[in-house]
Amino acid sequence: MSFRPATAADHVEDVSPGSGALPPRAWYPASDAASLSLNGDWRFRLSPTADAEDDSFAEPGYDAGGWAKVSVPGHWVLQGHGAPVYTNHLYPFPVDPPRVPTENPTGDHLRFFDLPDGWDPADGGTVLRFDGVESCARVWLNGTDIGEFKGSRLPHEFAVGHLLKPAGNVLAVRVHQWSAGSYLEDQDQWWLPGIFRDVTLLHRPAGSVLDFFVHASYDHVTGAGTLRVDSDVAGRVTVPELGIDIATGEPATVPVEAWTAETPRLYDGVLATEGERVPLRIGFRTVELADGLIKVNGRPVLFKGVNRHEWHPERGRALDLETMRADVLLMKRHNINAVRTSHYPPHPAFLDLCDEFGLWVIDECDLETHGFTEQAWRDNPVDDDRWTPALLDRAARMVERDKNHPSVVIWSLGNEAGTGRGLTAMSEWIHGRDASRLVHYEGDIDCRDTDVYSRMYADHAEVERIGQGLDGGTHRRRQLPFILCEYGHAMGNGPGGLADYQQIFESYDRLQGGFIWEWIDHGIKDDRYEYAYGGDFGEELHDGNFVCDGLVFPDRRPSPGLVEYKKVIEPVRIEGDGATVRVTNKQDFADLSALDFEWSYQVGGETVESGSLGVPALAAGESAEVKLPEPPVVTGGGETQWTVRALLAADTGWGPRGHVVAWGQVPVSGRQLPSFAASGGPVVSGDGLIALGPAVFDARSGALRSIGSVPVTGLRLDVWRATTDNDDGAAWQSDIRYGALWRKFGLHRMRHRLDAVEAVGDTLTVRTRVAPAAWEFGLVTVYRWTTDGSRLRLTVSVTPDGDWTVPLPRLGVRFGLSAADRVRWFGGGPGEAYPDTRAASVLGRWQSTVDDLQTPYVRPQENGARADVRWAELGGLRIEGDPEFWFTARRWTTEQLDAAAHRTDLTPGDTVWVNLDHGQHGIGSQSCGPGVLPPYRLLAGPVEFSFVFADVG
Ligand code: IPT
Repeated sequence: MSFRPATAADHVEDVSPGSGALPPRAWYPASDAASLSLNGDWRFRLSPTADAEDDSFAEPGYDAGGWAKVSVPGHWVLQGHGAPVYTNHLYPFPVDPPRVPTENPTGDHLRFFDLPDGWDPADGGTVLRFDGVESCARVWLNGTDIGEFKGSRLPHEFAVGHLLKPAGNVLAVRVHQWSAGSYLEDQDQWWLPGIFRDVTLLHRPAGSVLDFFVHASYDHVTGAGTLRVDSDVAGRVTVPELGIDIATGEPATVPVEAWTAETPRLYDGVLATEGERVPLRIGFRTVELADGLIKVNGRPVLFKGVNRHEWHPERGRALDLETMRADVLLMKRHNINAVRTSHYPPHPAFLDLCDEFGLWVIDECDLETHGFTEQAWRDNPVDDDRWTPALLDRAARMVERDKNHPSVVIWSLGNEAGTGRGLTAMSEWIHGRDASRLVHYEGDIDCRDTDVYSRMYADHAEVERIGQGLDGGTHRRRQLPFILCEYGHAMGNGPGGLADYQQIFESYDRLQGGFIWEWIDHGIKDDRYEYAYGGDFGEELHDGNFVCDGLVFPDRRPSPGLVEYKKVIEPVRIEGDGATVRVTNKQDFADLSALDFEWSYQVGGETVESGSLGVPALAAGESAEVKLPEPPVVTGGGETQWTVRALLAADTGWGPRGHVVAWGQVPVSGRQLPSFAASGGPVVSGDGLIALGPAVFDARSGALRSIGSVPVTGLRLDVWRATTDNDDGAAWQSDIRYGALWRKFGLHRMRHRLDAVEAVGDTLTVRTRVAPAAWEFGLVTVYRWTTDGSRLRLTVSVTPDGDWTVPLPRLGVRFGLSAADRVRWFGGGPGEAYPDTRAASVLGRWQSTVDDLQTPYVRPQENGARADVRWAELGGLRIEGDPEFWFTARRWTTEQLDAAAHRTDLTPGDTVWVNLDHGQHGIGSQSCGPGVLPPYRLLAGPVEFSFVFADVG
């Protein structure tokens, strides 16, 4: 006898996209036709399998009084039913397409509603629209099965007018977490089932709009725009501002201002059919592949982009309009000009915001089959004709929904899906449907189906070779422009090396920029951990904090990586030599008329004078030498510099007047170190102590005890840092992963052997050898202490001994202070910086609390260093460095930081631990990408550096 469970849910494992839905069409927010949002509280029941319950719940009269409630849009696993699962590319179920596990969490949803007054279901029709349901749904209205669908981040509409009643309607939706569709949705993100986008009932009066396609091109030679709106239902198109009043299908050519991401000029229009008036927001622009370049309105564009997943720390991918708007405003304020909607079409309202505020968009289809890589891509759905209808359905749902957005300039077939005939079919269909945009897909290395050569995480040297056209490849590929659809992996501290990439992008026409991976950390707000990541919900398979790799923290606070990126991609470059500054407009379209310029003059980091600077409204690409004023007369010497800033001249939709867009600093006179003349010398007293000026040392160990009234503990050489995600690197990276090597070589457990304490002449000398157990290499370290009577000077000499094959994480001294809170310094700030993440570090006077010096990486790791510090004051000590140093202070040790998995593991102790580093190893991007470039590696070599300490308490 054979037994197979009842197959009420056969569609779940069917490769087809579904049945019953209407053909896809353009999405628009609101027209004069009535609509009813069905968002809100829904009744909810969770079952462990797809067929645990029959479908009687969909019948009118079913008593769901005992059911739970969930909010729609939402994910049930974030509302106390089940738990989220994070995997990067592994399928969290056996790979046996299109079969899914028997354990298939299934959420039955019920919504009861009445029609608003005046809505006559008999007049025309009514459409029920789902904007996003993960991953498979069957829908009943008033007991009638109206169809089922897959394609989680795509809209599905059903004609329901014939089933509606004026009152007492019952909408029933059964959602399965796993379906055949899950095989196509293996993006690197949390698996989050649920009705996570809006559900809307749309009245479709007789003669209302069906689908329409706004074609609005721009001729950069004549300055004319041509508008033609093709519409399934004939009507008229009016654009009052342009005097346009034409029939659908008819073109009109008039002078216009073009739409670009820098100048997002939109014209309001209306498409009026007999039964409906649909508002249009029209942007005229022409995208083309010309001279081997992506051109918009005749000019090549440089993408300064970011990959954006939809994320909210409490609501997952159920984003409200305010959150979407926050993303767009943050991007604009950080000079970002492009978004790749990795790896699925976003909520459609996001694209309206991109149109309005100006962002170039690569709109990506909801497709990724990455897990098949584990089986050498065997049985990959994109190379199996049975799946092609599902792939074409996804392509069509994206293109039809989003085709009227001027911001969308490139369609992307999906991400990490290998190669196959299904992708070719998608590309052919898209090219046929919309010849006005380009097609992207990174996995197509030969560019058979695509118009852009695209790669992810290629290192700097390779990108440079591609820029030079020396990368080979197919003949077709050699003719195409290049973008890095992912680079600069923003996981934890970093990414490093962005300025180096930007310099390469700007050196070769073929390189049209890139998109940082990624916008936001997908941390889930959690009482236990502050933010949870993979593994925190007991997942069987997971990829840990690889899901936290964004430029903004889960709460959207900008990380130092975003601040760095903002500086690296600034639209104006300001450089100089002292008497003049060279101002370059690095935009592709706009002139500088939207910006004011301002100079300021700093002495010792403190601004002494400032004023406005006249800069011509340079056209895109132009530059000019602008004379600076006579420097203010200052007495007393000291280090001086100019700072020139470019600010918004007026309020804009995304930033207020005075918002700093770009800046540059020009040194004038260099640093003069205060003189230090050693006087007196160490005095050994009978009680086992050595006095030296203001300081007291332990006579046997040579350990510093205090400076004046300030007790100091544990001062010694330090080479260890709590490894960053980039230090640790991803397992598949080919570069050396230093995090693991450092641990193997014991740099986190260095031993300090005391060789001598010598109190001779004016110097107290402490000789040591610092080395790890088991290894022969070490650092011969000598501390030399002198005083000028009131201050204390420490000179540290380090001489590597033996065969050092790895760079050092850091090199400096660390010590503990018993009380410190406020910190003041003259150096780089306000935020953290490392050798290859220091473009945004502004030289000046800064202050902070110790707590605010910490950067809240979701998984704790090295953070918070300030670069180029001349002097710092904290805990009653003033520390002057020769040369400048990297400054870090925290309320826990490096060892505690290193051991912490979440921020909640860090509890402040009584001691503030201070690191004064002569060197830091760079950061790189090896959590997914290249390691630290050679100039930023901290190689062991003989060095000497010193600090002068004074009790200023
Ligand atoms: C690449 C993916 O496209 C992206 O979704 C994300 O997983 C990123 O890596 C890492 O965070 S794929 C990888 C093989 C480089």
